[in-house]
Amino acid sequence: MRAQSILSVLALATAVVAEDAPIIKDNPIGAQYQAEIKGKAPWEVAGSVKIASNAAGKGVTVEIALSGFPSEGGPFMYHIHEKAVPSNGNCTATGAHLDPYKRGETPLCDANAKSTCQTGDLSGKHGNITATTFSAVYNDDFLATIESDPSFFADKSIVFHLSNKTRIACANFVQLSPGNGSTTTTTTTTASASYGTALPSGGPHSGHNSSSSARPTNSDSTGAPIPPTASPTAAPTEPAGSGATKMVASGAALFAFVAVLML
Ligand SMILES: *[C@@H]1O[C@H](CO)[C@@H](O)[C@H](O)[C@H]1NC(C)=O
Ligand SMILES: *[C@@H]1O[C@H](CO)[C@@H](O)[C@H](O)[C@H]1NC(C)=O
Ligand SMILES: *[C@@H]1O[C@H](CO)[C@@H](O)[C@H](O)[C@H]1NC(C)=O
Ligand SMILES: *[C@@H]1O[C@H](CO)[C@@H](O)[C@H](O)[C@H]1NC(C)=O
Ligand SMILES: CC(=O)N[C@H]1CO[C@H](CO)[C@@H](O)[C@@H]1O
Ligand SMILES: [Cu+2]
Repeated sequence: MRAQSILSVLALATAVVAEDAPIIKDNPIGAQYQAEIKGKAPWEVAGSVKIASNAAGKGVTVEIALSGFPSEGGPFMYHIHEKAVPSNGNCTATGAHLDPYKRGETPLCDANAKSTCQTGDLSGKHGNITATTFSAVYNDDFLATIESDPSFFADKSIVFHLSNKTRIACANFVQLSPGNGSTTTTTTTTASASYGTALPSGGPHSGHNSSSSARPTNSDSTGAPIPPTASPTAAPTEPAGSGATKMVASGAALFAFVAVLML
């Protein structure tokens, strides 16, 4: 009996403790996605973030070209967030960071141990933006272009923040190519969702359609856009709860360890 309950405590602790993110080794060659960032007053961040499967199939190559960051309020952070931007452009509705392995917000990402960072924490792993313009090309081993993988990013969004976590721009990804030799390159639609935080209170923008028009048509299985009202639990700035979950998990692990010593 006693041994059994100790075992179940151990099982619980193991189930909750964060895992390192695995290196993605089988991304289809040639898959390409792009998010077009178009600033809206008062934030004027503009440009593109292209994420393609790495030539060797190992993770992805990220190519960023942006301008218009404010001269104050940095350094700027950016992340893949867990939900798409809804058609009203509300960056807050994108929820928390892509974090399939549940490491949480704290401690801060250690860029020398990237597998231990939140999968979506691109600035944590690859550096903050510290100027009004930013260009970078780097590899990230942990993002997947395979829809069924927990680290799949392309049906989610990318969000840019001031250092105080205010969300100054966000955008969804559009598929440019599905990969593996396909030559069907869909054009980037101008309706691709991309917004600053300031939203006009008047009518819809001319020519703008629902975010469904911005989704790649051949990734319906996971690409459903999130309706504007579907995220009641999203935090206004950044998630803060996951760190606490981790501490509870560590506590349970410690308890289990002590219990084993007492046997
Ligand atoms: C934006 O999304 C957040 C989180 O879902 C919600 O609380 C807020 O009311 C939304 N704001 C607008 C203007 O829709
Ligand atoms: C990146 O910027 C954030 C927000 O200002 C800061 O907390 C963090 O320490 C910075 N990271 C690095 C590696 O400088
Ligand atoms: C963050 O900084 C911006 C620019 O300095 C400011 O407008 C905003 O009110 C700040 N937000 C918070 C939550 O401190
Ligand atoms: C918006 O999308 C709907 C459904 O995809 C389509 O029927 C309609 O023509 C589109 N409108 C515009 C202005 O593109
Ligand atoms: C999803 C898929 O078909 N992936 C394949 C893409 O091509 C590479 C290289 O030929 C294969 O290794 C993948 O399995
Ligand atoms: Cu973020």
